Amino acid sequence: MRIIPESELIINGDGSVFHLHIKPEQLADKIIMMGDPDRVSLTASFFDSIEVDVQSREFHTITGVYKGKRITAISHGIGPDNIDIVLTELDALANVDFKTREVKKDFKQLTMVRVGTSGGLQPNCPIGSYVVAAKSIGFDGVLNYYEGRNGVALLAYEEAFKKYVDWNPQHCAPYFVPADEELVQRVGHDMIMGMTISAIGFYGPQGRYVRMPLANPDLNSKIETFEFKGDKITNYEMESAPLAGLGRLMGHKAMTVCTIIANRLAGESNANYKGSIEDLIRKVLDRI
Ligand code: R1P
Repeated sequence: MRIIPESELIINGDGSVFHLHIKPEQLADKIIMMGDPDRVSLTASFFDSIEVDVQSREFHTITGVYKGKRITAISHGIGPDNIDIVLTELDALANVDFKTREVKKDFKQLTMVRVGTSGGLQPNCPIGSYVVAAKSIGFDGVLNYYEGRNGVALLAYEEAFKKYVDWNPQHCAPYFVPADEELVQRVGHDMIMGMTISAIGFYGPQGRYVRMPLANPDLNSKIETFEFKGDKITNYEMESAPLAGLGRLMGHKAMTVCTIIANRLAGESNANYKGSIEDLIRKVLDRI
C-alpha cells in the first residue's frame, strides 16, 4: 500500500489538513459549498446546532445539523484553482487515514453542492433565476492535469465547441463534464438545466472589456450561439467545471447551482442578490 509522502499531502501539527484546517472527524458527508466565507455564516444561521467553526484564509468551514442532517458548509473562495485544493483536501479528509497516510480500504462518497452567483448568457436565464450546471465547460485547465480526464469528459462536445468558436490555442484546452445526474434531479428538478462555463478569471476571461482590449472580442457572441445536441451555453461562473470533473474522477457526487445576478446579453446586473441566494441556500439544505 502506498504511503502518501508528507510533501504530497500536508497535515498540520494539530492533525488538520493543510489549507482547510479541519480534521477528518469534523467533516460531514453532505457538503454545501460557496465562494464567500460570509455566506457560510449565513448558511449556518439556518442550522439547529453547530459542532465546528474554523476559518483559514478564504476557507471557512462550519459543520452542524440542519433538520436532522449533519452538513458541512464550506467556502472555497474565487476561482477554479481553489477547487483543486478544496476537492483534494475534502477527499483526503474522507478517504485517507491521516495516521498511516494510506488510502482507506472502504471508499466514502461525499455529496457536494455548490451554491453560487453567475452571469446569464441566454434570454431564458434572467436575473433572479436559478441555473443548474447540468453540464459544465472548464476554461481553466485544472482537470487536464489528471489521468482519466478523457474518461469523464464529453469529448464530442469539446470538439464541436472548439471548431465552432475557433478556439484560441493559447488558451487552456476546454473540457466539458456532466454533473452527477441523480443529484442534479434531486436538487434542481424545478430549476433551469444549464450548460455553465467556468472561466479562469472574471474580466478578460469572461469577455469583459474595462480598459484592456481582448484577444478574442467576438468569443462571447460565438459562445451565445453555440448549440450541440440541443444544449446551449447558459451562464458564466468560475468553479462548476473543476467541481463536477474532479468530483466525478474521485467518485463523489457533485454539482453547482447558481442564482443569476447579471445578464451579459442585456448588459444588466443586480448587486442586491442577498434574498435570492438565501432562498437558494435553503432549498439546497432541504434537498441535499
Ligand atoms: C466572482 O465574482 C465569483 O462569483 C461567482 C464566481 O463563480 C466567482 O467565484 O461565484 P460565487 O458567488 O460562489 O463566489
